[in-house]
Amino acid sequence: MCDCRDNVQMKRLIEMGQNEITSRVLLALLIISHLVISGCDIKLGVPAPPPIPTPASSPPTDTMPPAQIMGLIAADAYDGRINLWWDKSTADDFDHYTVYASQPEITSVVDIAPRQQIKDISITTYQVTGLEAGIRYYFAVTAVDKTGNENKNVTSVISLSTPMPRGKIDPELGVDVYQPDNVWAGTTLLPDNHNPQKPRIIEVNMPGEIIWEYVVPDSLRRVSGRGLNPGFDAELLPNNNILFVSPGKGVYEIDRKGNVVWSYLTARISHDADRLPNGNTIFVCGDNDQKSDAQVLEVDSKGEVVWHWYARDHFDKPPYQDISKQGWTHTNAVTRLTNGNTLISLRNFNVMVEVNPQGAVVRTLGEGIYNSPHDPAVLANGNIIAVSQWRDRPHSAIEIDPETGKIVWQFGIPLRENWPVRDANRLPNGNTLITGSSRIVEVTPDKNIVWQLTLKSVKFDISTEQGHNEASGLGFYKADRTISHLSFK
Ligand SMILES: [Ca+2]
Ligand SMILES: [Ca+2]
Ligand SMILES: [Ca+2]
Repeated sequence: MCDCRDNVQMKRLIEMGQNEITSRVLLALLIISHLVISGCDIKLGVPAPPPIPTPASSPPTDTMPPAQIMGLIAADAYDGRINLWWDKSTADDFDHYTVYASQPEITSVVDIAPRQQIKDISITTYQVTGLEAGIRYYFAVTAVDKTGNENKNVTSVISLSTPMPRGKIDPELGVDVYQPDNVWAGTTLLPDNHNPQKPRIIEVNMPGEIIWEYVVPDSLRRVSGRGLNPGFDAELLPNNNILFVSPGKGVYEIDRKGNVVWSYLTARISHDADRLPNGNTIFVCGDNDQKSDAQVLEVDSKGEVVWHWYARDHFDKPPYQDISKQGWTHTNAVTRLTNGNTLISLRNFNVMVEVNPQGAVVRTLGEGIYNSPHDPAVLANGNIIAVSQWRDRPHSAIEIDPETGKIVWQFGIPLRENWPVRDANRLPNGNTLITGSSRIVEVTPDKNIVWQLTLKSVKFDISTEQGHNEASGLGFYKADRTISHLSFK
């Protein structure tokens, strides 16, 4: 195809009134130069450039949809909400998940309007809202690849959203911020120690009514001396029982009627215990710990110690060896990771460590970022979230990318009356539940507070040592947003 700009040039030459011969010569030269440059296939004695090889056939079009999404489960989140979870897509060319909901059973998603698209492959949960309570709905999730291929045939799951359980109002605490459209709805499980005569574990609904309460009997706690606080940790187990730490006394599993169904007693226990998928229980012994103590113990269901970790094997050297502040390490949290390693928060050393099953430190995390780290968790994207406490800056939830060591998100609690802040949990919709001594807040990724539970009866004045101790001992410590059999800690 010839370029029309050449034709214009030719016309202009002729119109300029030059003599006919000159015009013809110029015209011929222009045509030849143009044909050579454009590679037109005309034999003019000038060799044409070699032909550009054309592929035997056009590149194969991807028509293969990603594999069906497996492991989809649905659970009631009350008042027209259903939570969905599924297994992460394995597609190399993943583009997004699509979530579907419908009253008729879904066997194919053809002609069903998507509820939601989720672009992040690591986000494998979604809260469907706006459903009619009391009506059964079917749900399906697909993976769509970058070409738009989607396996339309699905296996759907059914669930029913029931009315939110109602509870009793406690005048000493209540919810004073609640934006239903912006929260990850569920219930909130927390130890509440503000009345030291009546330490209890409570579960509150979104409006802040207490729907379940367990007062820890004197027989299950240390009622005098050290070790009362901090570290009254409680969490929901998959069997709907509750596991809790009674500091200085033991770790207990109770059913919802308050019966103790399992326990392991040790005066060394503090801060944190987790039930592992294999039924073992891992916990820390960090309050007033000595070099001779194991900071982490793992026991099986029969109470046999099957694993332990001693900080002295790795940290009995400068600058750590002579530290003493409510113990040597004041280890305050432990988490078994999916790779089999264990994440341990060494509060007094201002770091968290990942140790392998042999106990060797394979990674030191948060150095220079966290001061007195609290309750670290590994997120689905591999980042770490934990709380950092300073004396002169807001206590903050901080998320870091452990590969770069950089902060990717943080939220500070500026009001001192809410210090100390000791727990930050990332919720499945990206919100974060942060627990300060007199306030628990749920904040969005763009840092709006969309839910807040406030302890009204106690105002801590942490400028005094007594006030600081009260805030530490009597204030909120940790809280998990829970739903059915799952908790987000
Ligand atoms: Ca725990
Ligand atoms: Ca833990
Ligand atoms: Ca936590």
